[in-house]
Amino acid sequence: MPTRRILLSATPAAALAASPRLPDPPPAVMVSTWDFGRQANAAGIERRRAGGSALDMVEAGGRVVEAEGGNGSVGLGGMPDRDGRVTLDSCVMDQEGGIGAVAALEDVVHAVSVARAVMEKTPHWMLVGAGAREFAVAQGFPTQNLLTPAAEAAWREWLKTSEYAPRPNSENEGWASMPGGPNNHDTIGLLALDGEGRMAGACTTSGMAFKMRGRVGDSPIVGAGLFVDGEVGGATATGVGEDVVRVAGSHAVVEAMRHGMDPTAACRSVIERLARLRGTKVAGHQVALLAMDKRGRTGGFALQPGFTYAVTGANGDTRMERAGALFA
Ligand code: SD4
Repeated sequence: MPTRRILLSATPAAALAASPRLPDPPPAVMVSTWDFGRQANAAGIERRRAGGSALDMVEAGGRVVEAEGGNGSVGLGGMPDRDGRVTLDSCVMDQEGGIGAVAALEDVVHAVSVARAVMEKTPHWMLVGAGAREFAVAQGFPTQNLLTPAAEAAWREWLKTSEYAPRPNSENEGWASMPGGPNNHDTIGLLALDGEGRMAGACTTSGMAFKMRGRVGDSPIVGAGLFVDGEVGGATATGVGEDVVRVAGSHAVVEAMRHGMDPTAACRSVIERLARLRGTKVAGHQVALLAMDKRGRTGGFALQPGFTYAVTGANGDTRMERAGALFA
């Protein structure tokens, strides 16, 4: 069913001016990308009720999806790189400019928690590859094989052609035909507000399926896959990381909100900017942006239809929204 947001994004400005103003939805306290955002938000709300901070909320949400094992795009069971290795990218950010990240992390399922540990326990913001793994092990994170039989089978199938052309949402075949359907999932980006006015965000992913070994996407890059500003709000991204980085996607959304745009308009402005910049080069790509401002207003916008996100209020009620899209 179309949501108010879709109607707004699809309605010409002149018609909008004439239409009656709808009441604002209740403010959100947590918002997360794709259908699995629902379970992530449930975990985040549970942490909030137990007195957890916004950072605890997004970490808890990310961990649920990382451990779930069947989604093909986050944590355990994520699609491997083209050499058959599952490598995870993640970052966290809080309202005070606290940042932590890991990239190309292997064998440790909770990349989001390792990213948080980088923020809280090191003088640095990002660790990569073998160094990230060593740090995680030293911090007591258990190691395990993250390549599930299903992901391995998909990789072996891919090896038959080895066509290196990462497709948007390749983790999510069928997304165009069943937007909002049970298989509609990808990188998870999360934004949360706690009861004390703190805001935090997290982003965690196994990245583009069958990527080149060593490839890092936007998800662990503060400003691209995630950005949080305590004065304004936060944003997160999913889709082709190379395109998100080109426009510093999440940072650009937050700056648009700083200059007065609501979350949906801010996301839309950055998607439009990417399309202007890249023209036909992004015609077949998916990039989706999601934002929440300090007041708990939320919104998203994407290049392609099919991007869903979960919005949860302080009472724990969650609604799924489907973002408007440029190429709708
Ligand atoms: C990446 N943005 O690694 C991630 C993956 C993703 O749709 O979201 N794919 O580029």
